[in-house]
Amino acid sequence: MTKKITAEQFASEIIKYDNIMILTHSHPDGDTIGTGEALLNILSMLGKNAVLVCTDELPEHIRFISEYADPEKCYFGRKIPENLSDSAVVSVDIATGSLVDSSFSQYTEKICLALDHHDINTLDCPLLFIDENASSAGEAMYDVIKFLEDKTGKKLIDKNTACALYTAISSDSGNFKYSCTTGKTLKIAGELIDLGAENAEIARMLFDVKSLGTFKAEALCTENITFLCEGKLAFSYMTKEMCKERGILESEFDTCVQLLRMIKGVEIGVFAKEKYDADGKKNFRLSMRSNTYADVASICAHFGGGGHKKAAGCTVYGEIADVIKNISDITLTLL
Ligand SMILES: [Mn+2]
Repeated sequence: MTKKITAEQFASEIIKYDNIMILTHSHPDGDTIGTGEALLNILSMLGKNAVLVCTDELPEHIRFISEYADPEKCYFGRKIPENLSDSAVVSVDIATGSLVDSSFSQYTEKICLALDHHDINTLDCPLLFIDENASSAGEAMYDVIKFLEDKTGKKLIDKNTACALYTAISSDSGNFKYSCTTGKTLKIAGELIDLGAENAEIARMLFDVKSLGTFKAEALCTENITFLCEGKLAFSYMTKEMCKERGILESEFDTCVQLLRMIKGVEIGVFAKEKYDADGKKNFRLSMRSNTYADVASICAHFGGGGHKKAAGCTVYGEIADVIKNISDITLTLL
């Protein structure tokens, strides 16, 4: 049974522990890592033994975030020492256990405290603080930190923590462009800038800087577009073969889904990445984004996936033609 708790209760709970492992989701983004780093810095400042872990290395476009925390306390895609396995596991930005690769199941199963902002959270853990109105886990964490400051009488947000939290919030709000951005989001961002967050540089690193491979990926995405549902849905995809031929990394396709929904007249962008499961069966991992009215979480739910109304994902088995037909059929019934 999962009990929902407030930010204040989360703050009271976390300081009960001395050894803490902060768990982030796999395929990390700026929110999970930035939020995790902020918590790591603060717990360290409070004299706790804390580490931050992720199954994966940081992808290129968010690697700059590693500067905001002690690298010796961060285990990103590297072996976690045995002696840490007794730590209390606290998750950040993890909406469901399957967002963490099964190689970490011994930690995921032990989550005792969780912080999140996804209204679809189905995580199985004893205590969960979830702020569905927060733009990001970073924004929810900011509230927790304010309670920790009250409890300890210390100022806890230094420059690195301000940068980490700002990165988390900027990352999930599209640099304050998405509808999840509220007045509160902007107020917090303002305070973080006053505390030293390098807003212009963080925005440039998150949203402007792209590898040459990303430009190639976006060109390939444009070549492969199919319009469905009377032009309201723009679908594109990549295969492993295409990546190899053109020397593009899989992660370099991550911006493609955003490009698709920018096309005039398009409501939903869908980008599919070819994958193979543990049994060698081919499937496509789909990312979906909508602009105004379409609920992509409900489309993804038809395929066992989930997410938010405007950003969701799922896995569909079969050849690309089957995937296109399935998505088109389901979306037509929902649009
Ligand atoms: Mn998030």
